[in-house]
Amino acid sequence: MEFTEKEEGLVKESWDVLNKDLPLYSLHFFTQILEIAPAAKGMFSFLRDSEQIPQNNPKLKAHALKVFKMTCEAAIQLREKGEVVVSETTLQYLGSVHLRNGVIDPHFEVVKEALLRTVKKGMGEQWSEEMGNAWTRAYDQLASAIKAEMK
Ligand code: HEM
Ligand code: ISQ
Repeated sequence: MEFTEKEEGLVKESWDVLNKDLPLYSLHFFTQILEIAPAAKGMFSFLRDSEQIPQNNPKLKAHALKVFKMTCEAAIQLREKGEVVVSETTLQYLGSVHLRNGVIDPHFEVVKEALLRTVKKGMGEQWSEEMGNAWTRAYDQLASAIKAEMK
């Protein structure tokens, strides 16, 4: 099914909201990941040695930002080209980083759920099922490209 301009707009609109307070939303994103899958803590170098999730940690913020941004870019590409195209260099890099850190396919569902909860928190009353579906479609395409590279 076609990814519409409306769906692209919903993703962009909510990305703008998250982008206005990255320290808050990147922390929330991580908190959700660990709430769903506590064992994931040991996978992240910037969490491994700390008791709790570090507040305003620059690495955490930068990483979360990339995930938000790449999903938003995936939405734009889906609308423009009907598919998500990630450069081969980026894919190879992401494939190897995730393999090296022990990421396996089911983890992608965890990160997706955490991402959706974060968008929902950011949007409050403006959250809609349609918005969630648009993020889901963009994320799923991006995730399958990374997963394929990890095979
Ligand atoms: C690292 C993106 C899914 C765990 C990274 C990095 C990016 C990224 C951009 C940083 C690479 C760097 O600059 O060094 C994504 C995207 C995903 C995804 C776009 C899905 C579409 C996942 C999943 C997991 C995961 C499902 C499993 C929990 C990690 C870990 C690192 C990492 C452990 C290394 C962090 C460190 O430096 O210690 N990811 N990721 N990622 N990701 Fe993901
Ligand atoms: C890296 N990969 C997946 C999810 C993430 C969430 C926060 C920070 C980094 C991440």
